[in-house]
Amino acid sequence: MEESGKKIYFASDAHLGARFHKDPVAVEKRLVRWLESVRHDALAIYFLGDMFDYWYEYKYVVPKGYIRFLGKLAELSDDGVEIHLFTGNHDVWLFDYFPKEIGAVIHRDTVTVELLGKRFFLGHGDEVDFRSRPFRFLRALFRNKFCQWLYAGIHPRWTFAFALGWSLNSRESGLEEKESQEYLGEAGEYLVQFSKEYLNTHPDIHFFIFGHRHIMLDIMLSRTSRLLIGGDWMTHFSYIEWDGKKLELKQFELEE
Ligand SMILES: [Mn+2]
Repeated sequence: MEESGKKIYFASDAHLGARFHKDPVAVEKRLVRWLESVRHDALAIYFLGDMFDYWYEYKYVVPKGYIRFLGKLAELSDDGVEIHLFTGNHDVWLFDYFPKEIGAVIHRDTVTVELLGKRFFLGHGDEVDFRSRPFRFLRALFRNKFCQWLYAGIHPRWTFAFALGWSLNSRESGLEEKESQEYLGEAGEYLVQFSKEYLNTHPDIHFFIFGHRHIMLDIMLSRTSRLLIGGDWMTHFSYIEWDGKKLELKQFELEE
């Protein structure tokens, strides 16, 4: 019955495996230290997408790497911590591996959920970006079951090299402007615009939480509603903590 002291955590955008991490193992170890630090008061952890820079699981095969992170997730899950994984725009292809291995819940779209007495609207952030047609098209293609089946038939030697190269390339060439780290102001941030509009028809949402933009943002949308964008695990090492009373955006090992 008594659930005081139990908290909900949110984190996103570690892009594990990305070639642009200077020290990938250090990032993974830091993430694991964070998980270790919250495991005893965590009721649930919501990973809001792009924890992996690229993930494609096959019927019998999963990608190499991430072993510390995966091990820690399994440990926490075995301890009774709920693990939720949102697919981002980089790790669209999470299928039944995490649900089967550790009982994680996969979310492929935004969800509205009641957590410790308040209503949360959660998503990676790219789902509600309706601006770019090519982007919408790619998203639909990536999520198409038949295309996924075709893609799974290509030898991973080609697909992994292509995907990781593409990710590095789009970052270096600045093509990923939607995930650039500069705050564009309320009028310029589509997640702010989306949330404000959504609030008109769903005034009962207390908190909107997203990843994807790699910025740390915490603003009031109305007297009763707040929007938070949770930074990332590349430069901010940030997370959001909800204890049922206070919702805080924090940085791990960067602030007291
Ligand atoms: Mn993203």
